[in-house]
Amino acid sequence: MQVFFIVLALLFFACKDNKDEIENKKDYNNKKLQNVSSNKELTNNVIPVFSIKVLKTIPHDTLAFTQGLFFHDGYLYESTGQYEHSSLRKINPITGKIEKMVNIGAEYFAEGIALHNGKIFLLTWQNNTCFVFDSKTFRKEKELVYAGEGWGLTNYDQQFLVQSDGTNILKIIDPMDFSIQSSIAVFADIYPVSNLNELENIEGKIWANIWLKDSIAVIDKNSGKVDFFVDVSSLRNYLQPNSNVDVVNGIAYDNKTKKIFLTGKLWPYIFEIELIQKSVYN
Ligand SMILES: [Ca+2]
Repeated sequence: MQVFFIVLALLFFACKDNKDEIENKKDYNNKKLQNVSSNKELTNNVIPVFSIKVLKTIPHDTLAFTQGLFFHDGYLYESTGQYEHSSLRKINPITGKIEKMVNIGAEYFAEGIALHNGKIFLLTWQNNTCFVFDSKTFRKEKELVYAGEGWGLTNYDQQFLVQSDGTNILKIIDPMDFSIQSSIAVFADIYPVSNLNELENIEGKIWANIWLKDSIAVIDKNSGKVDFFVDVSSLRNYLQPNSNVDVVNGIAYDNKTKKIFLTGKLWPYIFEIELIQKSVYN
């Protein structure tokens, strides 16, 4: 009889441990989903989430408050923000060395950058001004005026650019005069995804950092629907927890080698990454 009670007790605790384990996993998944989605309501919906694997780390200036990043012809180009610290840089993607740099006026807060027809278009946050630089010399050629805030910028297609302004609306812009051609409302299922920040066109999909989240939304540029999220929280493992690092921000793509680069504001590294798995949460 005593043996029977011992067996019963062991079974009870075994089941409890298993239940605790399931609860822990559920809790982990919920936390993970909250981390990658911009809206709490998304926990009730099915949106695929990819994780990433770091392939390389490249040194990055820890004073660079990254606002824009793209890759062209063997080099990374970066814009940095904050008043009195805004700049445009050309960076060696192997050593991280800054090969060329121009400071933006102290009264400007630089934001996203994109390349179009040999010119670099650089947004400003609240200055309503887009600077146009020659991509080789970094000589400023002109200034364009636009309404509203400037956040991220990338190529929409061969002709137009696409701009974020912190909402869930992406504006399609004519780089000739910065006029708005049309706009895309970004949704994950039925929920708007706001705080869209730094952008990159990767094989026709618009990748967007979501401000204050370790998450990237990958957006169908025609429908505005989020195809999937990329959970980039694992990059935090490379950062000192007590350092001054700010949010993840900065996506670049080398369309020749298909390499994807990510970084963050004041981060010590630019990461070359690849997507490694696909999960569906519901
Ligand atoms: Ca970019």
